[in-house]
Amino acid sequence: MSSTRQPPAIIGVMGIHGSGKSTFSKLLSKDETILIGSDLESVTTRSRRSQCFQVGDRQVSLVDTFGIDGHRDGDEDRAIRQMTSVIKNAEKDGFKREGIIWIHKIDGASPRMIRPNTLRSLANVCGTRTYPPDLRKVVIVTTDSKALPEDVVSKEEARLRAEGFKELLDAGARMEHHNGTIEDGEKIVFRLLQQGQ
Ligand SMILES: Nc1nc2c(ncn2[C@@H]2O[C@H](COP(=O)(O)OP(=O)(O)OP(=O)(O)O)[C@@H](O)[C@H]2O)c(=O)[nH]1
Ligand SMILES: [Mg+2]
Repeated sequence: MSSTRQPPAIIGVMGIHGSGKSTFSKLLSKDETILIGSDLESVTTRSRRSQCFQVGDRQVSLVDTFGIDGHRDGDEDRAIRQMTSVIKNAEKDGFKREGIIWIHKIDGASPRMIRPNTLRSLANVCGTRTYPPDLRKVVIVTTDSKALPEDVVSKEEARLRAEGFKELLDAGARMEHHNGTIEDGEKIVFRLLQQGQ
């Protein structure tokens, strides 16, 4: 099938508070209604989809979700549920679910509370096999707001691969670094769209 006939894509963007979900979503979609917070204040309180933007020959919308509070039990599951609801509504408008971008700011912290059923929920949001969970449509995007030296970033990514995100990566997720530019962000989305095609 020609990709020009493909339906618009809907992609969930998740991650802990202040990781840069809204920054990433706004950078790519240029949707002025997306509000960016500060290091001290959280501004995204509900999940919604961005205005569409073009990646290759595909229209794409991102679901900017509220941040996961790493200290509240079950928050990841709540964020996934809300994202799923937005994605289901988008599907009614002809969108196709194309995966999840999990934004992780490199600051020494690790994702918390990835529970056994989280992997299944993530696969479900991606529309991939849930038993065993196939997370090929999940990309963990590391960001670096402090412009850390390359070796520090690589070391931290290696730690995340071995610890915090191991279960996701073992289930097929990938990890990529975003250098903060639109072009690089579009490439990340483009590669995600190619997964599983
Ligand atoms: N320099 C730089 N700053 C960033 C980057 N990503 C996020 N920030 C900063 O981090 C803060 C939070 O960014 P948001 O995009 O609102 O984060 P969020 O994940 O949407 O936050 P919540 O919606 O509260 O969960 C803001 O001060 C941003 O300017 C980045 O890649 N580079
Ligand atoms: Mg936000």
